[in-house]
Amino acid sequence: MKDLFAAERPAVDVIRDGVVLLPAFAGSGGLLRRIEALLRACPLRHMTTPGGKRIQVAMSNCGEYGWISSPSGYRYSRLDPLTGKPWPAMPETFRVLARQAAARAGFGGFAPDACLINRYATGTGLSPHRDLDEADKLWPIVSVSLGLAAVFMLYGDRRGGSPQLIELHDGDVLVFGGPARLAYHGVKKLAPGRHPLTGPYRFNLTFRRAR
Ligand code: MD6
Ligand code: FE
Repeated sequence: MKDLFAAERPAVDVIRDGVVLLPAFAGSGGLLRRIEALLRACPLRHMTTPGGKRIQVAMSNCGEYGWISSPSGYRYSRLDPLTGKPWPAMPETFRVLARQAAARAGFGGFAPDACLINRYATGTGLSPHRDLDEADKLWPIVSVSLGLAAVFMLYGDRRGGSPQLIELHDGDVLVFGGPARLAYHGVKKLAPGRHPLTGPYRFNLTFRRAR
């Protein structure tokens, strides 16, 4: 029998084997205040691709390792090339959130050592790619969406064809692992809009086990 008091959106939505959406799993207010403090210590910047293009999404990191892109390639680094210092520590609340989300999706024991902080302005997106720089692809990636909504494009093991489209709203957590861990994916250009907490921006945290 259907639960009379079921929430409007389900607590767990299996998108495909290995990809699990946890709608409104994260409380965004506290996370955004933490992000603000992290970005004061370690500012957002537009990195350059190995092909020499400027990445539209502004990025920073926290945790033991940070993901960086430069003309010499993509990699994880213990030091921020901008400051020469280690990245800010990953807040305990972030670790716990990532661990709990992964567990909820069936990946127990996830202990992220890297958190990439992405900021999208309206009109910007992320072109299809695969996340290949982590040592052990058996761990999932836990992705937290904050602020303005976006449309996530999920392909298969090739970037062609029409992607599965997943709307990601403020507080939604997407766990990305298992047989889908190496799938191509991207983010559509953000539609114009304003969010009460982030104005014209979407933030995204991706928690990874880099090493
Ligand atoms: C984003 N996310 O949602 C970009 N990658 O803004 C990603 O590129 C991503 O969400 C790997 C796993 C989950 C993700
Ligand atoms: Fe990705």
